[in-house]
This record gives sequence, C-alpha cells and structure tokens, in this order.
Amino acid sequence: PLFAYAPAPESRSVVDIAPRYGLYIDGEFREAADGQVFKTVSPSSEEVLSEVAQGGEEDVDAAVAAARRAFGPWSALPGAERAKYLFRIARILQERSRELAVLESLDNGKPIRESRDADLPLAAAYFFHYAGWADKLAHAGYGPDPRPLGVAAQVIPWNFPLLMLSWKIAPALATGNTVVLKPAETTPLSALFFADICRQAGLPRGVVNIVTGDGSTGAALVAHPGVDKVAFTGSTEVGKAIARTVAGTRKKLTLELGGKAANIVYDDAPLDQAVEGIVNGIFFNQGHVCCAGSRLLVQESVAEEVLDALRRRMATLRVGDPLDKNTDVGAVNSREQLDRITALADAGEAEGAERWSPACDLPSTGYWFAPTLFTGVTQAHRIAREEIFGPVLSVLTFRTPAEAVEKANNTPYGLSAGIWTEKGSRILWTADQLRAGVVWANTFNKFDPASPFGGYKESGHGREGGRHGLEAYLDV
Ligand code: TXE
Repeated sequence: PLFAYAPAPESRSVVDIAPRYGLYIDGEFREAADGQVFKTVSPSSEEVLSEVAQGGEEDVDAAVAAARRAFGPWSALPGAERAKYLFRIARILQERSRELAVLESLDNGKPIRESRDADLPLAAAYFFHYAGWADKLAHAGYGPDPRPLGVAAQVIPWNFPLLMLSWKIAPALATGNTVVLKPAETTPLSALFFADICRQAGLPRGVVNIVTGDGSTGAALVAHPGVDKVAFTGSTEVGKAIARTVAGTRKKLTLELGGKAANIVYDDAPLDQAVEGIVNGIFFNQGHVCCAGSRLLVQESVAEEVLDALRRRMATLRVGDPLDKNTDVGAVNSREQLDRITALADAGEAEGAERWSPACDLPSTGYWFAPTLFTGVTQAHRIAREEIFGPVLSVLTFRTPAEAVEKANNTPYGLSAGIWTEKGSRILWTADQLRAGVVWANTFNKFDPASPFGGYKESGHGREGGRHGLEAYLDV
C-alpha cells in the first residue's frame, strides 16, 4: 500500500524506499534524539513515500561533534587519498543513477528525463571534477598550502536535491573539510541515499553527516558554535536571516539565492533555436530553477513572430507523470510552492497583464501548474519583479540594445541571463553590460562543473564550481 501508485514504464520498483529513515551521523543511521519524524510525500500523487527523522538541537550537536572528530584525520590525508574517495563516490553515483533518478523524480516531482539526463550525470560530474582538484590544491593559485576551514554546515533546497548536495559536498571534501548537510524537508530522500553511498565508498565515519528536518533544524545548524563555514542555497529571505546569524562570528559564508533572469532575444536571433531556449529556460524543472529565464525580453520587431512560435511550442508540452519518459513538465514540488505560484500568477492578472496557457489536462491528484505565458507585462508588475519559481513566463519588449540591458538589469537579483543573436560583437557587448553571474549566449541552463556559478547583488555571494568553488572552503 505504501507504493500503490500505478507504475509508469520507469517503474518506482527500480528503487527500494524504506518506510522510515533516520539521521546519518558518525557513519550510522539513528532516530532523532526526541523521536520526532516528518513525512515526505510524492508531489505527483500526494502519497507518503517515507517517514524521516526530524533533527533537533541535540542531533545537530551530535552531527557537528562527529564532523569535528573526523576533521583532523580527514584534513591530514594526502589530497590523492581524499581524491580516491571522491572518485569512488562519483562512480557509485553513476552505477546507481537509475535508482537515484527514479527516487529524485518521486520525491521532487521532476520529469524522469531531467533527473536521468541532467541531475544524475551532473551530480557525478561535480564529484569527478573536485576529485581531480584534491591533489592539486597547491596549483590552484592560492599559495602552496591552502588550509581547509573545518566543519561546513550546508543547507540546501528542494529543486535539485542531489545536484545541490554535490555542489556543496564535493568541493568541501576535496579541500579537506568535513560536512553536516541539511536537505530540504520536501526532498530528503536522495541525501539519505547519498549517505548510503558514502558508506558504500568506505568514507571514514563523520566526514559526511546528513541531518534531515525543516527550517528550525537548518537554523540550529547554522547557529551552532562548532561550525566554521556556512553554505546555503535557497530563498533570499532565509539567506538574509542566515547572514544575520553568522554576522559577528568567525564563520565564513557563501549564499546562492534567488533570481529573475532576463532572456534577451534580438531581432537577428536564430528564432527557432531561441524559442527552444526560451522553453528550456522557463519550463525546465517546472521553473523551479534559481537561474530560470523567467523574463523574456524580446525585440519589438520580432515579438509577434516569437510569441506565435512560442505558443505553438508550449501547446506541445506534456504535463504529467514524472516517471513517464515522455513528460516535459512534472509536478510542482509542494502545496506551499503551488500556492506561491498561484498567488503571483493571480497578481499578474489582477495588475492587468494578459495570461495564456495551452489547453492541458492536469492530473486530479498532486500539485500541478500549467505552463503559463504573460504578455502586456510592464516593469512595475509583480510578475516582472518577483521570483515566481514556477512555470510562468513574463514577456516584455524592447526597441534598442541599450533598452534591453536597462530592463534586464532592473532587478535586485543578478544570477543569470541569456542572449540570442547571430552577432558575436553584440553577445560580447551585452554580456559586458549585464550585472549577472552567468550569461548564456544562444543557449540556456547549461552547467559545467569547471565553470563558477553564483550571483551578483541580492542573488548572493561566493561561487560554486571550478577553481573559484575551492575558495569557499579554503583559507587561502
Ligand atoms: O525556501 P527556503 P522555500 C526561493 C523560491 C521559492 C522561495 C521559497 O522563490 O519560491 O524561495 O522556497 C531551509 N535557517 N527559492 O520556502 O525556506 C529549508 O529547510 C536555516 C530559491 O522552500 O529558503 C530548506 O532546506 N535554514 C532557491 C532551505 O532552507 C532554513 C531554492 C531552503 O528553503 C531556514 C529554493 C532558517 N531560518 C527556494 N528556513 C534557489 N536559490 O535556488 C528554512 N531553511
């Protein structure tokens, strides 16, 4: 009865989900000290997948103590030895990728095609990349002997659970730090599977600890005096609260927060390719993407043509069962997130923008939101200013490149942007003008572990990925 969900071709029987999971502390799974649990549900069926321990202060304390004990021996290992563990973890992620992809789609709601072709290969790629750095830190440009910081407290969101874990854990371990990681409360399962992978890889106990729970668990972890470094990915609001907690302590902090990316389409762009990029930019992962191309800025002379093509393309998107290989748009991760998206889309309509969605049958159970397009949007509208974090695209137009740049930069965020044009000089000029940490040209949502990722302005500070990602975990 736990799994009474009609199995799709990529059946959930691929993965064995236990009815209950504990916290992973000092190399063992254990109940929370006070025995509290919470339920994680599948957003596509609303069924309970498992009960998971709700970590409290005592558990955070135990996890930080375990990480502290492990830090000395782990940081003293030669880099080449740490690399072997990271390579082993990367290989096991590959070997168990089918299982993990199904698990991620069940717990998060994302289409299996995305978890199979993006989340899993990228998670392994980040471990391979940082495994390669572990014995080369003296060549990273930070001096002959850069030192690890100590115990890293890492709090991650629910949109790319395993991938965000890999962005956090791989560079921390490569540089000799130990970790206490708290996954999001709606998607704890892949982090717990990862704990099992650490065990399988023979990673020494205490090097990686996973403490599941809600925001109160995260707050206790971040505030713990035994923590040397805090890394957070999530909402700007919580990021600011964490920055206040950490202020005045010795803890180092990196933040990866929200975004409101402009996807700029010039009139000389390859339009078919641009339409694919617009669709990928906002509907990939149901728009639960910090760098989503949520504002389309299209040059006036081609706006009608682009919007016609976009509506035709949106009408072909298949929304539904995340485990069906043909699904393009899966379930919204939680009822709370569905309520946030709904409220902002309603505000868009109330403020006078024109709303359009293709006809699509949404399943009767689960959390769903149809791909949505807003035209007639002005910069004053909430849907042009606030992060929606859902499959909702706001369209604005521009006449000149200068106007495109002015509108693109007119946001407190600065995480990413896209440019579509045939002209190389225009790409370089626009990218130079944009205040965004990542700028894609004639593509969107492309990731590479060798490339630093992170935001300007209120999108956060610090970089993850590549050589710059090492800096977040080293005293250089
Ligand atoms: O995020 P939270 P939510 C944005 C997006 C979304 C909104 C709200 O716009 O609509 O945030 O999402 C933990 N101290 N992003 O509420 O609360 C929490 O348990 C320490 C963008 O889910 O920030 C979870 O593990 N930790 C974003 C993690 O923080 C705390 C990804 C993220 O949850 C805490 C997610 C506290 N006081 C949402 N309160 C991105 N940048 O990709 C909560 N947490």
